[in-house]
Amino acid sequence: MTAVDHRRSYPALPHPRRRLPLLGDVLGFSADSPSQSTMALADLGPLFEFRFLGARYVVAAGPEVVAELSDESRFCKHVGPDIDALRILGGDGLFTAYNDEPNWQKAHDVLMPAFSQQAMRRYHSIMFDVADELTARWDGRAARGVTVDVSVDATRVTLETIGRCAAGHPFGCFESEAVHPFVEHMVAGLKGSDRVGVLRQTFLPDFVARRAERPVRHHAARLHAIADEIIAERVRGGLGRHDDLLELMLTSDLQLANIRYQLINFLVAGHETTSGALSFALYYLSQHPEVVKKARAEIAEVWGDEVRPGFENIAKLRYVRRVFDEALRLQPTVPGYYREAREDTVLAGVHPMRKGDWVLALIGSLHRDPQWGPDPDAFDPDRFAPEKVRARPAGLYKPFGTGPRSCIGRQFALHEAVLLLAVLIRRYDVIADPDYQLQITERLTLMPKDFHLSLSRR
Ligand code: MNH
Repeated sequence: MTAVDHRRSYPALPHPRRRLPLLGDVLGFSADSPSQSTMALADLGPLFEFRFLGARYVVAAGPEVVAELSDESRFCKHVGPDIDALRILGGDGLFTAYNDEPNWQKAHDVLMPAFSQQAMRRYHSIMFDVADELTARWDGRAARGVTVDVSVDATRVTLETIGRCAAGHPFGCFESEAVHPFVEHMVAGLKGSDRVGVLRQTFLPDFVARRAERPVRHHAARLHAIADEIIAERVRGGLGRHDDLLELMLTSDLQLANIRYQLINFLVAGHETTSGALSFALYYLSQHPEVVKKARAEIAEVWGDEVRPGFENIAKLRYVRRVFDEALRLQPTVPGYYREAREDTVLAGVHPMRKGDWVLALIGSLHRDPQWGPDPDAFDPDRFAPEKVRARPAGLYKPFGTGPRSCIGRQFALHEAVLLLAVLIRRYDVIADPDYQLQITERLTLMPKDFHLSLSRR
């Protein structure tokens, strides 16, 4: 039954036990880690709700409900409160655009060729160039016996890669010890958008959210200035000499204001999530020497002594890919996405929704559902062996979202991550501090916190 039955009444959804009058489910909810707070509620069931200062959030955490939400005939992407606030940075760029904004389809069509196989072949050598800069840095650290801050360096490598691949722009991430201003303003902007998104939904007076917007606008202005300078640099150098995403946009009929927003969208979405995922993969590798050993054997077999294996030699690293897939299962760096009803409908037979009502699909919980097997919290890349994948119900794994608004950069991220992991596994033994307990910071996406590795060259 998916039509609303007006003769019956629907049961209340499960909610956290200690609900306070008026304030709602504020106990145990941390504004700094909304995703982890929400994940902690997942034992309420496959579909639950929580309330926060007058706002109501309905959350889908079970495979059947998430599968229902993937039905494009009934549901579509929703630009949720945090993503809507992110429009201060990203405007009507691809990730932050509303479904019916004309620039979404227009830009999607213009940009698809930037993710073709042919384009990926061009990125391949840039990815290796940047990997060399990372290993030069890490070799120095290894020689001096100094640890590396994994998330910080993963961010260096992924920002540098997307800057050069998408816009021919070297950020110079390896030339300075300081965090690049782009990263600084992005992180502050992402964290701020998250807060603004939460505040706008509450019953607090409007000025509270508006005041929280101020710093976000400040950081957005800095990001816009960086993007505008990259665009100006390209125009000064003359169009027609490059073959990349920026060139595709500048030679299309997209307006300049939108091109700036697209560039910000790509520079942010194109590195932040991959950086987190790469960091988590390195974390799990540091905890699982047996996995490192297997990966190394594969890399030796596929790459041999080649210093710079060709494009085809990345996808052949099936086991390294499984390591990355499994890291993204346990730590989906985009921990959820929103889905909205196209028409009045009933979700899971119990939750009536009006057209436009939305639900959060909580991927972090989906990825640890009991259907994954006996110990869903354990790291085991063999879960992604083909026979295991076939034996499992489809739809348990959604790290890149769903439908026409799912991730356009998926192949880019996978190529880059597998390439980097292989380079690093081949070159270093990675040793984590045995006392380190995985901690996660949230800035819309997830990232390990204060995770350091000791390296030794092999
Ligand atoms: Mn990516 C959309 C996850 C890497 C550019 N990305 C999405 C969505 C998820 C996602 C989930 C859908 C969000 C939603 O439904 O609201 N993306 C990831 C992950 C990684 C990733 C987990 C890395 C790992 N993404 C990348 C890379 C790029 C990129 C790399 C660019 C080079 N992603 C995008 C863009 C969108 C998107 C652009 C929006 C697409 C659209 O709406 O048309």
